[in-house]
Amino acid sequence: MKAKLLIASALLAATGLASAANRPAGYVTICKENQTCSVATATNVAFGRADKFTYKVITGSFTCNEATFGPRVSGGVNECSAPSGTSSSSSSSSSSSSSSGTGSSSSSSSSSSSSSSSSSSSSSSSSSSSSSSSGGNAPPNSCVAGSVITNTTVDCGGITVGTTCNGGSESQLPVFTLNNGTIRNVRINKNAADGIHCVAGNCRIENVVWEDVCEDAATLKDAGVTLTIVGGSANEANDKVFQHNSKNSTINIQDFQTFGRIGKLYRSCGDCTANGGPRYVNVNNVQMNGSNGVVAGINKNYGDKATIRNLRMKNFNFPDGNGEICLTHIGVEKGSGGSSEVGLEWNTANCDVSPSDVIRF
Ligand code: ADA
Ligand code: CA
Repeated sequence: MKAKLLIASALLAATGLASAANRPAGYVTICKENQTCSVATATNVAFGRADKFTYKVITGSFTCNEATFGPRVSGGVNECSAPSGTSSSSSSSSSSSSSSGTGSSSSSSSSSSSSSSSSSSSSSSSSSSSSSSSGGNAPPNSCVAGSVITNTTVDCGGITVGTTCNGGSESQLPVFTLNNGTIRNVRINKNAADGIHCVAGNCRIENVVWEDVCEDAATLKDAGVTLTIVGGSANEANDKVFQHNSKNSTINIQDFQTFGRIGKLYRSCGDCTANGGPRYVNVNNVQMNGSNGVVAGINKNYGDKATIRNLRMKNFNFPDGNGEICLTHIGVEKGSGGSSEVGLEWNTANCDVSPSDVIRF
């Protein structure tokens, strides 16, 4: 149900102008500029247009304007949007007693999963904090370049960060390190170094925008785990966006967009130390708006598998015009030369994708 809504809204966005959206992926517009709208529970609301947004965590009623969020994006009407499934309302005139006023605790809880309690009670101390659903519970200062995010979620609220970029140098540090952690709602500027590393445990990267990929955007380094990238976008990656180095592990790329020249959306490491597999990649509901190289580069000799669905690709021509969808290789150990290409595959054990999974626009 929720997934269907996400896909439907993404398709709507895709059939419109395709390039610039007035809400982030996975978000729905709840009101437009200068209208008053309301969210029932603490929600990371986006304000902006044309793929540029400012985020603010809000509870209750607010005006969709610069006074609430900071500078608007010029060139058209800005919009306020919330993650799809958020309970919200809007009205063009302000006033109205609006009930809902904080105090009441209201519960309403509609969205999230029971508990959440937020307002004290329970007092149980300890425990809590661990998962506590929705909104970024880590201290605000944990969203700084160089942070290691361990066993928690960091919601950056839409700020922009970066460190340095030394071209394709492989020795650059990550901007963020995830250790069984989640990062959400951050823009990484052109000083994007080696992006985000998932070094241990399952990791999530939600609604992260790479304004200009440096060496690569994110790397999975722990065996037997899953890295999920959901929402967000990457612009200009000479080489790779998502780099997969660990074995027996999975990268999910969903509800994601790319802009500009993309060398490879995903590559299972061609020449890592102790190289091997299998590695799994699932690409679902991704839109590639620019000039595209390879979508999934995988190693046939290590038993990798790419599963690709709902891929929208600008100017795609079967079998490989502006985008080679699933390209197999023979991977090697570090120090034994480079990997070699086998070829494009469709509907094979390694490449679970058929031409109808790729939509040209
Ligand atoms: C390239 C390089 C690998 C590894 C990888 C990465 O594929 O050949 O050895 O460094 O990049 O992790 O970015
Ligand atoms: Ca890298």
